[in-house]
Amino acid sequence: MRKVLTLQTCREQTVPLLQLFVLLLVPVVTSSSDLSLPLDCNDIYNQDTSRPSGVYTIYPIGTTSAVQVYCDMDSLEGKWTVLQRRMDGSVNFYRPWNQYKFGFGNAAGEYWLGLENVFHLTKRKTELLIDMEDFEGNKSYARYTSFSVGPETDGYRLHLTGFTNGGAGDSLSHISGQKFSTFDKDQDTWVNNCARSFLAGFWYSDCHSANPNGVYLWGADSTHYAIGVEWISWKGRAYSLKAISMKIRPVQ
Ligand SMILES: [Ca+2]
Repeated sequence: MRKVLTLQTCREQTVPLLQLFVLLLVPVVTSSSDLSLPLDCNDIYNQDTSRPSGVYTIYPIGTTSAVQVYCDMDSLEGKWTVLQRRMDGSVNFYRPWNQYKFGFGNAAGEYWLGLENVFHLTKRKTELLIDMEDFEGNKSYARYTSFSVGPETDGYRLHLTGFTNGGAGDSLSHISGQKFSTFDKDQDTWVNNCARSFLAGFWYSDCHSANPNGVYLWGADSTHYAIGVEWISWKGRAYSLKAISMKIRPVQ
């Protein structure tokens, strides 16, 4: 009788042990599925190639870094992660360092993805596309085959090469090698503060030929000097663009 009881006891213990084993397995299975979280819009596309342009959640720095972005699945074969977008003047881009570091705005409209996210996303070889549009309905772009942003400890320094002209001309190559500047963190090469003078945050030198984060001035306006949303090699210094967006994609 005692022997039978012992056997039953053993069998009863077997079940909890199995459950414990399964419980231990669950976190392992869960964490391995995290590996499939999309890093960028290229991953979003590869998970389902029928996905249209729109707002998606990506994880540029791992599982706890969920951020909403606009994915451009149309321009030049798509798969672009938009890191900056202006389209209607609804968001104020005159913001301090921490805002440019972590990002601001609305992924369905105007926003800045954040330098820390862009630093992580461009550790792989990455290309850059800048689409723009004026208030007369004309469109153009500039494309760069290599784009990366360094770590904050090096001022989020810009590295840019390989210009391809899509009608907009090259207003950016000359600032390759510059650190990022905001009104409260002057890392430009000018004796004064470019961010304060031209009312944005950007990779200013002394100071700019493009000011994508400038003041939304609604087209031609010579009243103000160089503070608008400008791309000099396309529309000159007295024209603030209707739309501009900077987007990145890993090079295959
Ligand atoms: Ca300065």
